[in-house]
Amino acid sequence: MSTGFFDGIEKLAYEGVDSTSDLAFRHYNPDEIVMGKRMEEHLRFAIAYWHSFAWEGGDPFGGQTLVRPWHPQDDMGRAKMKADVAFEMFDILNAPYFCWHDADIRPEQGNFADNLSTLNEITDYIGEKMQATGMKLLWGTANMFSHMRWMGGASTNPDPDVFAFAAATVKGCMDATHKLGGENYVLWGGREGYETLLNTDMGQELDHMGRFLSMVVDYKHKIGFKGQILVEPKPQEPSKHQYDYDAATCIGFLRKYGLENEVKLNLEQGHAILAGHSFEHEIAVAASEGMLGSIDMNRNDYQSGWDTDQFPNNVPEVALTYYHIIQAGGLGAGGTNFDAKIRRQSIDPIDLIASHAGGMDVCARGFKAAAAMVEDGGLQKALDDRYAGWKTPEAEAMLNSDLASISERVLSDGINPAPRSGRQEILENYVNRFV
Ligand code: XUL
Ligand code: CO
Repeated sequence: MSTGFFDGIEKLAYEGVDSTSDLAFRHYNPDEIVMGKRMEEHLRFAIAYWHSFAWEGGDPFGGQTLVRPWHPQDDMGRAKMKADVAFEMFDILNAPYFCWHDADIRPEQGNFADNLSTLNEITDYIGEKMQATGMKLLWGTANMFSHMRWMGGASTNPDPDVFAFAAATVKGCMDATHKLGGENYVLWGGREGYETLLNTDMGQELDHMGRFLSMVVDYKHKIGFKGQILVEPKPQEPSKHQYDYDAATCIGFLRKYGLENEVKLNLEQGHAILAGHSFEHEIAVAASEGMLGSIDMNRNDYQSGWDTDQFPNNVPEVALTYYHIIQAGGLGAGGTNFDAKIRRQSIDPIDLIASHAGGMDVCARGFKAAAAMVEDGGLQKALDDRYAGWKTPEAEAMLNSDLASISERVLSDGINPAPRSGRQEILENYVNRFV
């Protein structure tokens, strides 16, 4: 039986580029074959439970603006109503996946035993809905940053009891993710970092975080969870400095603790911007190490300097993102999770639908442009030409040589490199032909 929350809103259809409807797909056609595969299977869209159903619209200057029938979120009956509405939205949008934190789906009880039993109860309920609808879980995760117990960090907290609470919480969330057939488990270290070095032993905290993640990996193997374990980089906010600063920092961390073959990265557009990178930079860093796991798709405002988590709407940016994803072999077991929220004035149910539909369309359009660039091969050809010199026997031999021998060759052959154009504008013009 319908909750009535989305009354008057029909299941969205693909209507093509000429559609003028606010509630239709113009570019996302799940069945369209691109590069030999259905678009739905390439993009693997997921809806984030937290922004759409748990967030109440507050900001640092004002409280709730999104008044929903499942608020306040402190009771199991309302948690079930929230799940009913969520599944109605998944159906309207025809999205194949969703993602959650424990705190999004169950009421907060303030103690571990009750948090665990309500998590188990609500994930049984959600599991039945997944069975009935074919909806799939892209990933589960633990919210270890909202409740005040986490204010000094979770696995990096100076208090060993908080470390213990975190370990028990992650175990419960991994069990629930496994039960629901989740394809990944994510750890974003919201408060795994510091506010001031005056009270922080960074080396000890990093060792604890490394040990914690090793326990997560051990537990994954113990329960036979086949999904990927992913860490999600972000440089700051809420912490002043977060240890998982960006992709490169995470990769160094994973190597230090011997986890480079066990853990991959969940990369988010807005977090890349906060770290002073483009999203494609983060994708390329992860891909170069074979560690691209999944993406959180959103957009940060370029003027405001914090994590605005807006829906993506910049096709050229998204096209370059997917270009690097396709070059890396695609999203694999990962997906495109909309870690994005409506603005706090967007208070109507239709805003929830239109925002996701628009985001899916922008991704589809960017993805198709990326696929066209890959198929055309122009960027790859330019890259091959630029590095062609390294295909000569002398150049290849040089990498196994030494400074003195190279110096002799430079003197004897009179090597004097001729500058060559980087052709940046020509390549930018090339990309503009596709987007
Ligand atoms: C916060 C953020 C999180 C993670 C999951 O910026 O991105 O929602 O994706 O904890
Ligand atoms: Co995220």
